[in-house]
Amino acid sequence: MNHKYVIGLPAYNEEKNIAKLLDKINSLKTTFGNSLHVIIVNDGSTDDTEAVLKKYSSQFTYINYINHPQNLGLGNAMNTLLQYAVKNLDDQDVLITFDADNTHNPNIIPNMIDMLFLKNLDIVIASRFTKGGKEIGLSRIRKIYSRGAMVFCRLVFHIHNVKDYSCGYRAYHIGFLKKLIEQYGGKVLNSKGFECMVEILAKAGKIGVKAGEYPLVLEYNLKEGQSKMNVKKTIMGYMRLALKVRKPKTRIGV
Ligand SMILES: Nc1nc2c(ncn2[C@@H]2O[C@H](COP(=O)(O)OP(=O)(O)O)[C@@H](O)[C@H]2O)c(=O)[nH]1
Ligand SMILES: [Mg+2]
Repeated sequence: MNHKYVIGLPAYNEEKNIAKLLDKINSLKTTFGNSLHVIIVNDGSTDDTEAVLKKYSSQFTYINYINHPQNLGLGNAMNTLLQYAVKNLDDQDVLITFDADNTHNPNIIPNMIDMLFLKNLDIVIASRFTKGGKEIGLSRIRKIYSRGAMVFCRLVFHIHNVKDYSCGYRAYHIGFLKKLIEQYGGKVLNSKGFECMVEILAKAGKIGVKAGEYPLVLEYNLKEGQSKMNVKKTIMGYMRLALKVRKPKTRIGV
């Protein structure tokens, strides 16, 4: 069977990072050939991100992008990516999402996809907290924060085999994604901000998910420019999710 592997990247003001990342992704072409596609959601960037995307998409037909006319936040950008994937892909295809800031190395994608299919999983998470994973170049305060988020999410959502709830680097089996979105009434994400990554997993956990983790070496030392994450808003978002995420009301076939 010919699977499609679609890389989906949310991007906001990544002019300094995204070309380097797209060059790395291009080297995956030798492994995946025509099965590989890239879709970027340019979320109202005010820098030259779009100019870079224009250049790459005219040079490589497998690279495409969607523009949000204004900045709608990471949650809405992820929503655009998920909706694109379930509309355009078949059950056996895979969506791989990660940051566009060149800190997530695409070279582990073949191993993540192998793991997804060999272990018959719904989601594979590139994890900083599984054996072999680590964070390079992250400030002490960000390390403390991400560990705090891990402990909180594990306590509240406790999904089997999941330690890294906040990292956006994941491979999703499209069949599962379709089921998840359908069961939540056509839209799985209500978060606008960075807590959207936790929302997807928390809801996946509520309908039953087979998840696995592959070690991620976060290369934060390669990032140019500041993080766009608002720590306070994200923590508040996690609290809201802990209180609000429920099993979907209407189940298919029930
Ligand atoms: N679409 C969209 N993406 C965003 C927004 N803010 C950040 N991002 C993207 O989300 C990803 C995570 O942001 P990043 O600054 O790397 O956060 P950090 O890695 O946690 O420091 C990157 O790919 C950003 O370009 C936003 O408002 N909209
Ligand atoms: Mg990042």
